[in-house]
Amino acid sequence: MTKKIHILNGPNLNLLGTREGSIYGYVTLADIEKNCREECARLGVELEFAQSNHEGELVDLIQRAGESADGIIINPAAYTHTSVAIHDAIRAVNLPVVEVHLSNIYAREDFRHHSYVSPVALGTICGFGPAGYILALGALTSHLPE
Ligand code: DHK
Repeated sequence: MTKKIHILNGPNLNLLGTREGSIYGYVTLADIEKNCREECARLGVELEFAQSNHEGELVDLIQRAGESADGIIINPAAYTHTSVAIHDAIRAVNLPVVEVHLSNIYAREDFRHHSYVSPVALGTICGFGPAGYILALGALTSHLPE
């Protein structure tokens, strides 16, 4: 059966392209989605792509992925550093999760150095900009059983 991956994006990532370009670059979330769709077609996997500014909605999206997806790629954005609810939701669904950050969170302010998601993720990719999503798709699909 065709594998299905959900890519979830947290708060303010809808503003990519205009938001703090020196940190996040000038590529929009729509561009990232398009690149991910092309890569998924190449890899032969199905993709759902979503963004929310709301913590509870991200929890709902993780739970929904738990019902039908084979794996999750998530950029939890600011909730990375605050959200026990997202940590718990990831634990609850028991799917492989790759955490992505556009920027290198360890080279930024101290409050970005801690992630509630990393301990429940298969792995983390950060600092490579939009390419991180493509790297995550490769990492996650190579981890999924045949
Ligand atoms: C995006 C954000 O919005 C920040 O709150 C995180 C992350 C970093 C990113 O680099 O993609 O700290």
